[in-house]
Amino acid sequence: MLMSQTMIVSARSIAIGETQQRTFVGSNDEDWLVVELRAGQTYLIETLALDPGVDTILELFDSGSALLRRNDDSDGLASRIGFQPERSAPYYIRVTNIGQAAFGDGYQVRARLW
Ligand SMILES: [Ca+2]
Ligand SMILES: [Ca+2]
Repeated sequence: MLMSQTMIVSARSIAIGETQQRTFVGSNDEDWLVVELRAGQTYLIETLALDPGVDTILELFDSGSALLRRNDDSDGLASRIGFQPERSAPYYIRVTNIGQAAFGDGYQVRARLW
């Protein structure tokens, strides 16, 4: 499957101000989220509350699956992206793990206004 299809099929919506609990099930797990962002606003997307062994990488894509931002470590092993969109649209977030987490270890992901 093309990445653009994976992204759209598997993305779960996240609202601005919302925090979601997610888990990694296996080392190749990718968590996809989709968030509606508005032009001119500045947003912060971040991972937090990492279980021991979790080391997130956060990536932000546009709806054409072009990579816009990437962050590994910002607050310890947690990741953070600041972004000011030029146009109002859905944007896609991918969270992957490069740590040695056990099956089912979790973290939280949050999108909010800066
Ligand atoms: Ca997952
Ligand atoms: Ca990291």
